Amino acid sequence: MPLEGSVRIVQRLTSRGYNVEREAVTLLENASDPERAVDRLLETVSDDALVISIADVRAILEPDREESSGVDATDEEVSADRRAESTSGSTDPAVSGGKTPTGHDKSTGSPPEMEGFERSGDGSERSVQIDGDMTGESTGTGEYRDFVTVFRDRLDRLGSKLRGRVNHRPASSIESMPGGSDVAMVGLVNDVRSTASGHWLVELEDTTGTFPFLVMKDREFASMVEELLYDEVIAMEGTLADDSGIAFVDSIYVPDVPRTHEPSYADRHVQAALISDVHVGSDEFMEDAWNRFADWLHTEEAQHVEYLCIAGDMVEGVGVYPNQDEELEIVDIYEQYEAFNEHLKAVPGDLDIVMIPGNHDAVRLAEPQPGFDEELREIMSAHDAAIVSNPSTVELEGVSILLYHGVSLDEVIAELPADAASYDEPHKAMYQLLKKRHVAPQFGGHTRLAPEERDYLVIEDVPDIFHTGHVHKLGFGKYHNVLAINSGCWQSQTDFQKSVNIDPDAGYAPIVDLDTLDVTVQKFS
Ligand code: D5M
Ligand code: FE
Ligand code: ZN
Repeated sequence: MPLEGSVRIVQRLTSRGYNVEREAVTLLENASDPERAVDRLLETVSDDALVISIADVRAILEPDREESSGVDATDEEVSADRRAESTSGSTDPAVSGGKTPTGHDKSTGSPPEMEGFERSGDGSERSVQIDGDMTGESTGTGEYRDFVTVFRDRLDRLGSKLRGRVNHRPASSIESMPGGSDVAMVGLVNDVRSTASGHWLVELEDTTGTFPFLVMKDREFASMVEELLYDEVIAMEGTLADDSGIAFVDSIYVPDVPRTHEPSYADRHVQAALISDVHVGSDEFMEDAWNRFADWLHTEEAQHVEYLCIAGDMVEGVGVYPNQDEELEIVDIYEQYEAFNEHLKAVPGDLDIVMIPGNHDAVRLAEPQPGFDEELREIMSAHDAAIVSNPSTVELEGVSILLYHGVSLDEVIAELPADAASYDEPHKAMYQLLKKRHVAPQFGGHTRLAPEERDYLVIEDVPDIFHTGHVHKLGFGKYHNVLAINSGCWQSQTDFQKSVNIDPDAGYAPIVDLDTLDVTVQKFS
């Protein structure tokens, strides 16, 4: 995949778990061969590094400083380039899934009042059940054997979704079978390489070892290889070569969601607002849009909205990205949560609220992320929200919603072909996670994984709704009847996002009918 300017550079680096200084991106973009520069950077930069600095980039560019005349390009030249880029791409808000946002034209600044109506239902029909909350269950010590255990658990549980479909054998016995035998294996994707003649070599790993499978480029399933991520669990079926050293693939299986999957619906007309990425404390937090949203929730139009799910990034946090402090309105993390709590108070007190943390929140970055600690729970006590881990599943009146913040989406979008996953259609990247039945398959790069006894990131049961955020883009659609929604954000474009042409969908609230799984989008910006 060729590099396409700064966005692509950032995608490649973030997909490997690095944050990157804006100036570093500019420098890479202006290198004589940006793609090679990023390759070189990835080879040389320390595995422990969290942030790619301008110094890291200079270090790898130094040898060809002469040829890369763009290195010293002035800001003006760079931004002129960017203007060209941004006019060529569409900047329409990405409201996908065939729905149009309904304009919100409530122009009053009047206090949130319930004027002569009551929220539908008396509360007795409500039900909120949490499943898969790992808060307080963390057992990992961070040692190597914990990683072994978590991958074993993944292979066990996702493998069991595949083992009934193929006549599988462990890697170690496949290599001792006679040439020409029909073979099948269930394993983690350990390596994917293209051969000189354009075929694919996929190495699968199980508890007994690894075995290579060759996918010929002209087979109809060859495109499936381009959608593979490291460490996802798949099955391959084929024929052993004469020397039993490799198998020629005839079929590839992924755990997937059955096409016939039938979602559950609520028994009455009731709605949930699904939002994320509030980023309180950022200069760009859109307080006015948030207030319009909170006001709207008090109106008759919103009387059926009885649930609110917030999929992470409540606050902007501190020290999450380089130079972030330049755009902080509130610099103290606890004060950010206090301010968030004040904004939460503006929404009706009779909503049932469920929240998970994101990468800007003050919990460990490695996934799964436990729900907030006691101190933060006390601060965020408005409306007695259910505070659970990232990811968690919440069942609202029988409708299960898998809540996951979405950091892996950056990686899925960077690694997979654009028609399979892109920032403009974030729900398609979510489809990939549903196919793989895992919210963050690729730990091979730098995505932070907390080793646990159990892989909490496996999508064991098919949810009715999959809700993520993080990429600050709004998009939704259905995959095998599962509704995937990536909610936008409440933060207008940051300087960093501007510099890499990320155009966020800010100030939208997708509202789901739990009795039909239909979505309407309310716009407040
Ligand atoms: O990230 C929002 C989106 O923007 C997500 O796709 C990552 C990307 N992003 C934003 N700032 C940076 C920096 N500094 N480096 C790399 N990627 C970035 P969120 O984490 O929700 O703010
Ligand atoms: Fe965010
Ligand atoms: Zn995020």
